Amino acid sequence: MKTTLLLGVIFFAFAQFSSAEGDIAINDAWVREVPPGSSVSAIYMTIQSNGDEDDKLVSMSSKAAESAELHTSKVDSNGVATMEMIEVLDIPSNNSIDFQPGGMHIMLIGLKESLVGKDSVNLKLVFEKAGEVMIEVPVKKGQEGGHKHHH
Ligand SMILES: [Cu+2]
Repeated sequence: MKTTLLLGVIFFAFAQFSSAEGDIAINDAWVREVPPGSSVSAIYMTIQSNGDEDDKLVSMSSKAAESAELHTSKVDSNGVATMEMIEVLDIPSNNSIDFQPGGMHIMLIGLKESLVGKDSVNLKLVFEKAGEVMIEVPVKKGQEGGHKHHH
């Protein structure tokens, strides 16, 4: 009995970067390390829905920043990259949605302290059905989280 409890605690400690609550799982989350003085950064991740019901991501916040917004990036016909805010993101059942550099991301606006030297930042995601999901998002330099292409 005592052993089981201890193993549970250890498992919880190792599971902190991959949160599964109800039908929603957040995988491979990372936040881009930005130089000191930068007031914004971006979080990338995969949101996986294992449920049979559609859900919606309705809001988000982080203790590390004044505000957090869901953005999508796109490049217009002049080659200029712009970002658009998404108010509510549909999460279809039994599906996964990738947030990646150049695409969807969670923008941290008004960073309260430098991310350099920090291990992780807190992030709270609020889903319409799954409710609140709290995760710790590891801080990484950009190239670590991107897809590497070898030629
Ligand atoms: Cu953005």
